[in-house]
Amino acid sequence: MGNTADYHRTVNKQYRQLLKQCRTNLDRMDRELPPPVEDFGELLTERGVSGRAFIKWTSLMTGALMLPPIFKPALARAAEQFSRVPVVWLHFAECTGCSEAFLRTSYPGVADILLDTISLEYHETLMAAAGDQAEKCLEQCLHDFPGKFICVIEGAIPLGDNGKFMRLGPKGKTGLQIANEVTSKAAATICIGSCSAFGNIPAAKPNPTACAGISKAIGVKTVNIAGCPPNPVNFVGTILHYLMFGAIPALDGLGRPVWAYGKRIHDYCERRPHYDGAEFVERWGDDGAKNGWCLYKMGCKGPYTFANCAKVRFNDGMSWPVMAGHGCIGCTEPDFWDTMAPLEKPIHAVTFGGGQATLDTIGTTLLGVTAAGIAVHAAATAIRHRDDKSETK
Ligand code: FSX
Ligand code: SF4
Ligand code: F3S
Repeated sequence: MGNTADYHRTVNKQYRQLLKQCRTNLDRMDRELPPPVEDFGELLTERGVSGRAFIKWTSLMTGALMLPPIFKPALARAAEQFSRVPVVWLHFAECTGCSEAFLRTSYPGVADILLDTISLEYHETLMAAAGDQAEKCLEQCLHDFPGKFICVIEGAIPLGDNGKFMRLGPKGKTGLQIANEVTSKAAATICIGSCSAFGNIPAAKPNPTACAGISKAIGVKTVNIAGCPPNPVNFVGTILHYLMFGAIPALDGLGRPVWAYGKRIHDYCERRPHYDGAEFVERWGDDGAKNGWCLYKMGCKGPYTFANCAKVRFNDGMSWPVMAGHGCIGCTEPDFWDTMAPLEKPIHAVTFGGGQATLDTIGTTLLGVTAAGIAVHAAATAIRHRDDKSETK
């Protein structure tokens, strides 16, 4: 008992110290960031977000960031500062689905406003300027906010032929040159989407342009908001963390924020009881599909994929791939397009079913071990399931 009380006292003390650091950092941000263009409180009122809804949102985000409730007022302050952080948003080899996902966001209302008002000094898709004028905006930002802006990157960089597969802007610079120039002056570089994080589809085999993720291409440390496209909530939370603590959040071995990518899809999935009960969809549209059973046999890669999709969902928290009826395709994992394929078959069917792939081609040893374990579990539960069925006959 005494030990538990001591433990709580120590933890509370550590949190209080952290909160103190957080307040000091928010004060510093207040002094250093450019003034806000619009008043955040007025914006909330204009968009019909009530005080109650805002408080609810701070609770959700504080919890998502794995912080205790005493951090809610600090998070609210960080939200007020959100639109003051200068952002340069670069596009390389990708489909722009990431920007699209962000433009569509409205979860849960407040995040929408934050993303709408983000101070985009440069964004090739959204900015009105073009050509020389656009390039001037970029130069101006690098000049005005050295070491203070966040560089957000969508898309992989083609490295083949010294980067010449991608040329941008009026001077015809390569993506490689631009990435080096901009990231070297940024406070932090955030990769939005699996293309900039890991190469992803542009780097899928046979990768004729030798595309690579940013970190691999230019050797800088990046925060990887993985996903194809990623969840906007994970970007918003990462910036809020930066504002609150003056530092990027803890990252996993693949550069993904642990608060958002620390658990597997399979760990939070609402279909998990069906997996454990060996109730699998066997064909699209069968009774299992109609009853929301587990999609493992239809190729769901949730057991090998780390992300919070099941928890935060997409589009107003309305749904996520598995809820919509298709298995997870593993879009937050490196090289998922190659390693998780075919996307509508279980990995064990490919690895142990006489196909071309072997465990080595799945990727990491961890993934291989997990795949083997899952395959055994699925096979065992399938046998149990068959037995159950034969008993009922
Ligand atoms: Fe990649 Fe984003 Fe997938 Fe597309 O820009 S992560 S292909 S959703 O758009 O980079
Ligand atoms: Fe959910 Fe997929 Fe895991 Fe089944 S295999 S429980 S559908 S994540
Ligand atoms: Fe991607 Fe799987 Fe989430 S496909 S969006 S990681 S459910």
